[in-house]
Amino acid sequence: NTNKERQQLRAERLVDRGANHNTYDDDKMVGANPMKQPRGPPAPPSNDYVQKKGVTYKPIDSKDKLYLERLMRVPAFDPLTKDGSQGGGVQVPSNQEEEKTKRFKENQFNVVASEMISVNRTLPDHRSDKCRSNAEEYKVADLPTVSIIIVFHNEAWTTLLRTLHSVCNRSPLELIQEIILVDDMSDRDYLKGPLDAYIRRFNVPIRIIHLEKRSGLIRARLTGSEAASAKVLLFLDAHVEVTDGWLEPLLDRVHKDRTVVVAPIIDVISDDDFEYVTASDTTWGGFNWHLNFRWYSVPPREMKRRNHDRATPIKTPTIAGGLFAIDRSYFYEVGAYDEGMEVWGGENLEISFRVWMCGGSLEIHPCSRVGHVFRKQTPYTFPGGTARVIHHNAARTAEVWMDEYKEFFYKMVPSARRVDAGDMTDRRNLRERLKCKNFKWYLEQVYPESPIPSSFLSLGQIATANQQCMDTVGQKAGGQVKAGPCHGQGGNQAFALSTNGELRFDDLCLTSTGGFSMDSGVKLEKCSTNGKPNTRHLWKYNSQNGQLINQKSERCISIATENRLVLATCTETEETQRWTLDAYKGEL
Ligand code: LR7
Ligand code: MN
Repeated sequence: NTNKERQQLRAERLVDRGANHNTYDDDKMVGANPMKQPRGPPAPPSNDYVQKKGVTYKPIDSKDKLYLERLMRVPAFDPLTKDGSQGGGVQVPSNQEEEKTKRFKENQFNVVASEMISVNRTLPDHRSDKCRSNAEEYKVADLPTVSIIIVFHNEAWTTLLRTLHSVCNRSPLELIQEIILVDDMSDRDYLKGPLDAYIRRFNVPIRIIHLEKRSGLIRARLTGSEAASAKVLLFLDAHVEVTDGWLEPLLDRVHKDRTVVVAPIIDVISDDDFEYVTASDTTWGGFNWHLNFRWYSVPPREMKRRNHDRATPIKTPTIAGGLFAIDRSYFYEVGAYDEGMEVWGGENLEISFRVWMCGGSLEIHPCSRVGHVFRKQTPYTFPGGTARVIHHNAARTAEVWMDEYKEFFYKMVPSARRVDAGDMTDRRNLRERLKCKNFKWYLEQVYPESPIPSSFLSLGQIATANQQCMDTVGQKAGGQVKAGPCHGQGGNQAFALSTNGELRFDDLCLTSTGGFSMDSGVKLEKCSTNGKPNTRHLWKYNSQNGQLINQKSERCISIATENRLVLATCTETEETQRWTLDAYKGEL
């Protein structure tokens, strides 16, 4: 059945969208020398800018005017350009291959392809029939107005303008009070005078704030929201394209309940050919032990709660972070953002945990679709060092919100323990003041399918008497688990035995392959995400004799040749079957 196959392929592709997106390899980061990181660009001379009604901008001079005229001659500005229309991908001509490769680095996407496509390109309407018929019931006059906040650092010209044009082309303009652009100290000329001039051409008020110091996206968004005046704030990345009817469902949810924070479905704009590819409408947001945001399938219980209705918002444990609407007064009430976070990362889980734990909720509205250019690498500098900054932000999230469960993060990312997370007094006071619920409540009530089990019997290394530890040796799903000398660092030797009997390494589970092939190796497999453990993944621990027993086969984890872990017949005398679990508490 090719249709079914196609659906399956698509589903896999979409759960994977951005899976490795902007992740970084912790092993490579350990010991990264912050002094060797490239510095940010020099500050622009501040007397070039004028201050008007709280907005700083650079007046356009004759040199900029020429520059702007040159930019405008790019075919991309012709609204009738056929390339990429209806969300199609484009092929860069072979004589431009070299330029394409060279310029890919500018933004870590194919800028040449983007420049072939009109900034006003058309996109298909990918909403379900139910969504489209529901849309007829929104009364624009009843919906609240919105301030759209877009922060950027060295964004490409065409992707930024396509973001603005798509918003202005596909939203009821009376709902948009303003668009606020925050230029996080870009060092590209076209983002100064020429952009200031270009945005005056739009039929909605667009203001631009040029920051004089690199603030990072979190503090840049705080500057943007301070300047905003509408009832609702809506954050967008600077390389998105909104589709028909995207705005109304988001505003409607916030309007009906001011404590609902709502995100659209985030479709994929290819970083290679700029094709608009739809994402699954049965994917929600989670996170892993590294505290990276991750997409996972919506579990059956949430499908059931929604009566399997494809137009009902999905209650999601986390949001990706870049695209969401929130009531402006609620945004401040619930603690806005953590000003102590730098450059990029961490704020998405922080706001997710905070909103749920402090009385609000998060949703993904399946009737609102926005495309986003997913990148495989980050294009810009991380002043202070990539690993240090990312660990600093994640550690703040863990320290303030995760209680004892922060150990999952530190066990997986040991180097984060040595990073200075800074002063967190204000954030802890906020949690106190709002009388927020604890992280255990969040895991039990909001995210029972989480890779972090709400209840667990052990966390840390699993060792034999002569200090041989279970080790993933950096393998992913399908990999064979081995034993190696215990190093006491966690990382690849960090496992948890959950109370429900899974032996977990992040979102991977130890599994027996015995029943399915001749191989008796203990392997890694993706854990179930539907709230019911896979029976192949169930183990029990006998703390008397140290045996780790596969519940299905009644066989024991044992060390075999080449240090492979295998399932063998249980024998009490066998040293290689006698395991000690770190911080073991209680019987199964
Ligand atoms: O120092 C900086 N200053 C900035 O203004 C660094 C970045 N930025 C801007 C940047 O130009 C962009 O417009 O901030 C915006 C987001 O940065 P991206 O596009 O590099 O982030 P991302 O898309 O890789 O990552 C996701 O996670 C981030 C964590 O900090 C933010 O929350 C992003 O907004 C978020 N993007 C999305 O949620 C879109 C879907 C991606 C996924 C999953
Ligand atoms: Mn982005």
